[in-house]
Amino acid sequence: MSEHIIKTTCPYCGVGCGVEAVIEDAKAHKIKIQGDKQHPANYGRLCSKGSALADTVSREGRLLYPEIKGRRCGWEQALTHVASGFNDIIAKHGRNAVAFYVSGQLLTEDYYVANKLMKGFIGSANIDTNSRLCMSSAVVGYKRAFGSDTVPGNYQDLELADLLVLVGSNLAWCHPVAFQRIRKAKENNPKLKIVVIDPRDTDSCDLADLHLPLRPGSDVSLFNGLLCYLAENNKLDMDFIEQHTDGFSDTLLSAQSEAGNVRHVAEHCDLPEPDLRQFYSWFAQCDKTVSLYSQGVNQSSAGSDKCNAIINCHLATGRIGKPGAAPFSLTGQPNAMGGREVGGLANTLAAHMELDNPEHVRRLRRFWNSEQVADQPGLKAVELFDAVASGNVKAIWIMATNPVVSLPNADFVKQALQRCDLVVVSDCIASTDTTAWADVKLPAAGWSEKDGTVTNCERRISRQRALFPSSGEARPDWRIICEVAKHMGFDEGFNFNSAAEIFQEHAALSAFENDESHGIRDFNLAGLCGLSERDYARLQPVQWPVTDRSGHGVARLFSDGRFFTPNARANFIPVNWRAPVNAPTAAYPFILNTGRIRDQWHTMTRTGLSARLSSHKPEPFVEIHPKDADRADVVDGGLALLESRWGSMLGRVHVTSKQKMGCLFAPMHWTEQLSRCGRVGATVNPVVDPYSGQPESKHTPVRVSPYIVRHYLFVISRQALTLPRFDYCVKVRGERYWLYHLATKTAHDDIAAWARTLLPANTPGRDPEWIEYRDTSAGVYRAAQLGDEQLQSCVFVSSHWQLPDSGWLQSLFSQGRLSQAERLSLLSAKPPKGQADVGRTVCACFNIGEQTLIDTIEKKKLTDVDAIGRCLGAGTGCGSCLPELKALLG
Ligand SMILES: Nc1nc2c(c(=O)[nH]1)N[C@H]1C(S)=C(S)[C@@H](COP(=O)(O)OP(=O)(O)OC[C@H]3O[C@@H](n4cnc5c(=O)[nH]c(N)nc54)[C@H](O)[C@@H]3O)O[C@H]1N2
Ligand SMILES: Nc1nc2c(c(=O)[nH]1)N[C@H]1C(S)=C(S)[C@@H](COP(=O)(O)OP(=O)(O)OC[C@H]3O[C@@H](n4cnc5c(=O)[nH]c(N)nc54)[C@H](O)[C@@H]3O)O[C@H]1N2
Ligand code: SF4
Ligand SMILES: [Mo]
Repeated sequence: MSEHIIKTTCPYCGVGCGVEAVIEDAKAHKIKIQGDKQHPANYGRLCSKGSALADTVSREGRLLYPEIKGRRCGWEQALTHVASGFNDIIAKHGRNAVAFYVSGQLLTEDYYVANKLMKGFIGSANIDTNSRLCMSSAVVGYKRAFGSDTVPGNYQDLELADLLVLVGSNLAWCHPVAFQRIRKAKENNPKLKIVVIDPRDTDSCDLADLHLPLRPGSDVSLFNGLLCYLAENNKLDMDFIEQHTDGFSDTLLSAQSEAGNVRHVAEHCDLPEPDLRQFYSWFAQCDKTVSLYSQGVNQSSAGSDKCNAIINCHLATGRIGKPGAAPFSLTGQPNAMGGREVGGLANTLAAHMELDNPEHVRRLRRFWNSEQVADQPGLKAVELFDAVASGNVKAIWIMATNPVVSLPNADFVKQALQRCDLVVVSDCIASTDTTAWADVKLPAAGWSEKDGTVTNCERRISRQRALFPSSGEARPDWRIICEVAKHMGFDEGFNFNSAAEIFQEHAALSAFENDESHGIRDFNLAGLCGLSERDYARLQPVQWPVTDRSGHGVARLFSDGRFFTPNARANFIPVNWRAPVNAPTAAYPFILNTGRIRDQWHTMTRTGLSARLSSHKPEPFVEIHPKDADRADVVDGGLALLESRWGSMLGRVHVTSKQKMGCLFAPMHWTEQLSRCGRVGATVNPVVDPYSGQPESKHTPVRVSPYIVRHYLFVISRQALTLPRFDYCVKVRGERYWLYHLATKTAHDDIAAWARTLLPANTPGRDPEWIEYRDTSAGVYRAAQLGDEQLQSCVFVSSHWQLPDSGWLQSLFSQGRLSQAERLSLLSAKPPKGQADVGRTVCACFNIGEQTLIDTIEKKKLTDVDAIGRCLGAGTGCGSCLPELKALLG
């Protein structure tokens, strides 16, 4: 059978890697994934998540049919229900009583019609998106400075630069392929300096020449200090400032009034003065500087100001629009950029037009042929859910996002949805923390089933292509939205038959009256107007704007020093440091920082299906500095309770001096589907930036205490189990098994009898056998069920949190019959003498464990990561584990 290869794009991060999918068995959704060597975002590379895409396209857990109130129904009934529900509420309470909450994971075509329906035909701007939690501060920063939401640079600039400044970005884990590109660039150009500005010592520091672990939230001071330093040392580009910018002197004065001298700034940012000076002098010397910034900047009550503080330093040195020089905001989601292009935020219009510009509103009225186009901003995400809770918004349609997990004060979001008259959720997964509150569930086609376009960090538009037909009765989002629109009575604007037709309209709008006489808008796809279905099917990755008919895009904007402000000059924005809104107190003495881990994507609805991706960090955790751990009486490997004024979570304690004192870190990923109390969003303060409305997810005052229980246990089973309620419970996907980490405060006197009830009542397989061990006075019980001479399940209970490592036991589930020696070793959880224990997974691409690495390094006397790669393959796939490999080499 000849191989059938389809080129598409990875559905995860904003790097936007090109993927080649080889269809092995379309019926069984079996594919092989490889990087697309021709795609300019990755040239063939993929990270652990991209390479594991084949593990996540199964039909497991999919939402396959529409449901109303938990009961399956037909599409017609569901569409009528949603449309009449929305129409009734609009008729009774007005158009602002309804809202959409959408996502940077929709494709541009889905996003375009969602925005068109709400802003163009319902006539309200109550459509906001999870990009509010992600990119909205960056948007404000760019618009204030350039008059448009334009990312000036591109990935090639990372290779051309002499200085890369990572501000609040853990690129190594969050944009891994871009990070690998930088690793290569540094090998080729040893002069390239890398500075990481992040309170935590992350894996991104692996490449850093300098790490500045600044006081959380002090970035504005740091960059104001830099601006003053550049001025004092005559490192300003006065020609550029005079010819192409406005507002410089006010901005410098304002920075000077705050920053004082370098010593002062160093103290304020809690940094060693020589380190800060080193950074300032490198910045002063290197003309080719790219500042890459992400959520450590955006997710702050001063997020917009942080962005402008960075951009100010680039404008002051003329480092913009030139090869190797740019203030580069990294987008998180695969299509956060596309969302910005179609006006997915509640305070913008489509095609980079503005709600507060009457000419833009009139233009849209003409283009869409609708009198209803909204001219007032809608509610931003956090306000939107407040309005749902207060009853001002009575119907909400949530698409491709999981707000019960990802919004701050997430328990409040649950209450809001519970009170809402009509909650519609479109998702490809049946059971999520948000679908749990849906009145209507609409099954969306997932990645591998949808067609459309996405735009990555560097403005590059790429095609996502379907590999299979939709599962069950699922439909692509754009189709669902158009059907609802038509059922609401808006026939005219939604008669699209394909994603290509929507793209045509989107491109036409971007080019509509976009010329000197009407004013030029940055976002313009004139060169892609009128693409036929065939052209669209073959569309090659291209960077907007695409203005000429040759279809070539633009690699870099602002090369001519002209910006999209009325006078074509860029704006300096005077910004002053403000403290994060909620300061630590005696009752809540620590600052909680939240973010991402290497192998999971957001709320784990897809990456959580992959055993490979679930092994690096299998449990929710709290990272804490050793001195703070002593102070809080928590121990490495124990459980901790994290509490804020808003809510609480439980996690495993990781004690590490990579964490700054006074600061804790917890991952954002765990949900109620895979854990009990692992949802960090419940603790996060719902405080937002005054300009962007972006939540301050990196700074919540919390307290932490040991979580002491009566019984700690783990259970591993070939089949998924229905367990009774535990105080702590985490479910981990393994290769042919499920692993449960559990803990309970309820005392069980007969531990053996209780623990046995947790395993399957009937041991699967032939010749069922039980092996047991108990030490009642120590509270220890261990049991294994064997069937077909294989391990079927096991349970390990202790009154102490320190249970044996389960790594070797887990490995037995992908193995056939157990040997006599293995059976004898089972309840010690240690492999028989001479047999290796692989240990916890370090390299997810090749599934190589820590113990294998330690043993091989020792036995073969390996001294560098290349040697490890040659021996075991580890580190040669996505490269994300290289920092850990280096740490193991000592
Ligand atoms: N593996 C993985 N990759 C992803 C995602 C994922 O879920 N998993 N999600 C994608 C998405 S949507 C996004 S938005 C991106 C996010 O990508 P990143 O922004 O790189 O990731 P985060 O972990 O959210 O936060 C980045 C860093 O900000 C630091 N930080 C906290 N407070 C401050 C501060 O006050 N100042 C500074 N300078 N730094 C601070 C944190 O310590 C953290 O290391 O990742 C994308 N890529
Ligand atoms: N504490 C804390 N909270 C955060 C952050 C943080 O750093 N800390 N980061 C914030 C950021 S930057 C982001 S981007 C958000 C992300 O947070 P969310 O958007 O809530 O997270 P996802 O898990 O990506 O949710 C996507 C949902 O869409 C579904 N889905 C996938 N593909 C499709 C599709 O094609 N169609 C439809 N209809 N559904 C689909 C998935 O199954 C999943 O349920 O979290 C934010 N929340
Ligand atoms: S870096 Fe990884 S997650 Fe991001 S697009 Fe590429 S393969 Fe996907
Ligand atoms: Mo994001």
